[in-house]
Amino acid sequence: MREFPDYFADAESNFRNARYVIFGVPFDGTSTFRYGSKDAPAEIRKASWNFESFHMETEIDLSTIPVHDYGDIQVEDEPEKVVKRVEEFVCRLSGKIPVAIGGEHTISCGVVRALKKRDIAVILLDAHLDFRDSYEGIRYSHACVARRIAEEIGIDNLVILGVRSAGKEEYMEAKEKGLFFVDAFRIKKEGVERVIHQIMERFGEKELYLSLDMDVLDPSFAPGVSTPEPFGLSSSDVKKCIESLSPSITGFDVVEVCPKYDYGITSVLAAKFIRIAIDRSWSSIKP
Ligand SMILES: [Mn+2]
Repeated sequence: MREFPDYFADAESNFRNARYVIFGVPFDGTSTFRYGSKDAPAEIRKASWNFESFHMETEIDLSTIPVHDYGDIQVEDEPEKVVKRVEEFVCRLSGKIPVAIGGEHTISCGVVRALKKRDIAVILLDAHLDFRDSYEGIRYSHACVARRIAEEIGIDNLVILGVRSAGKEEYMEAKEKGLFFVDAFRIKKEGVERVIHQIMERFGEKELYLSLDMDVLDPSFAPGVSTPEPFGLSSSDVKKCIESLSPSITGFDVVEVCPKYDYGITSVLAAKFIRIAIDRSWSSIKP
């Protein structure tokens, strides 16, 4: 492959003028199946150079949007310290929109913590319920992300889309506590538009934090993830979610890409989703 700069394509604004700040969090310390998502920020940046800066669909040129790529933040091995580090970083962005590239899903907890002072709802796109209180003795495991986020913002401000895997106990507990989730089977049956409509009815007034675990996609669309789960959403389903929700986003992340098990396709898709989210968010706020 040709050599490209080590920043996300078209993210050429300086920090001060940026409206969006991309940053990588190369952490995969609690992964339970495949390790390697710590390599995803670099791979997704590489993949981003594949695209034209002009988006045909919206007629927006990404190079005209003030996006800064900060690079990766330095993280340690302890998941709680990583979460803290991410939180501190996002707090320093003072209102700029964070676009985090994982790393494993744990990193999302840090972004949400930093943003929760505002009235936000969190939309998780994930094959997994991730509602265990701890996993293998770790509370900040990637298998507990939904639980931790629910504690941060209140369970009523959280929804998970595309779920199709859970332990019996966590599943029963999630139902008992009234967690709002829409499984992948229902999305397939009813269509993603209908589900998006429900979310907008419920959270339409709030700012949204959108967290995209790439394993929400069917492995045929995104094979290079840490914990693949068959019968997932299509890339067009996820595109529709991002397009519809991005006008209200206050932050966005893409996590769980595992380049070692990829042949480029998952990183390319992740890079494209980041570009679509920024494009659609900017379209809604630009003068
Ligand atoms: Mn997952």
